[in-house]
Amino acid sequence: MTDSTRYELFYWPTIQGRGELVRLALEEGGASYVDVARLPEADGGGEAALLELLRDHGAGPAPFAAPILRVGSLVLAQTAAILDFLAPRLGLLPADEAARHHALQLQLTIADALTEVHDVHHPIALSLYYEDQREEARRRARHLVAERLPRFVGHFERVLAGSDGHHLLGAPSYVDLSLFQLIRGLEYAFPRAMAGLAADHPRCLALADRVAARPRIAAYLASPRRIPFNQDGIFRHYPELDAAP
Ligand SMILES: N[C@@H](CCC(=O)N[C@@H](CS)C(=O)NCC(=O)O)C(=O)O
Repeated sequence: MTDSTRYELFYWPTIQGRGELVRLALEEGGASYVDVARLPEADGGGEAALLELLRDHGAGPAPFAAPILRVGSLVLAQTAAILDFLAPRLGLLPADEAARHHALQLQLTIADALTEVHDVHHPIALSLYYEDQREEARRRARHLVAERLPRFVGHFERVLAGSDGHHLLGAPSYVDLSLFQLIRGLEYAFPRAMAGLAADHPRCLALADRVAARPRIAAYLASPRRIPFNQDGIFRHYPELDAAP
């Protein structure tokens, strides 16, 4: 299912970050969208476009942070809310109401995981450089790797085992796309820890491979629209923070 709506995504132009969860949904849904801040500033893009929308969003409650989706006069922030909005329009959900609520439940758990993963390299303050909170980061990373990664990945493994084994909701949904991104991000940031988790979490890893092979996602991943993982995003590879659990 596709629609002819023009979607505008506003997100930081050089990182995957949380915006990537929205990009994946728009790509899989075959949406017509513009990644506004990645356009040249001369064409109304750049970070300036995002900052301008944060300053002046029009009607409705002000967005706190990116990603932000604009569709006509609707301006919507919070990744999970954006995905909940997009999913029925782009055919990224089973049709029943319970599935929509369960998708949101799972998506918010992915949001929790992203926040914890981000906070590992910024445990004290977002406004400080990693280098200024390195000791605290090491201490926090030990707990993330030993306790939280197994808990989060184990949770999704159990959800998959309790559904059809292939999709979190027993049929394709946007949450599968987000779990793909979480798994790939963790593999980039914590390769040793994730290698240690692989044997006990085959369903999560297989889901990530299946999502990567979906035709629209495979085309997206091979395109310049996919920003590579880098050391400015949520998932950063600092070897000193990675360890076998
Ligand atoms: N809960 C929000 C978090 C949004 C968020 O933290 N966005 C980051 C980029 S990924 C940001 O721009 N933060 C600026 C800030 O928190 O002041 C979501 O899931 O969308």
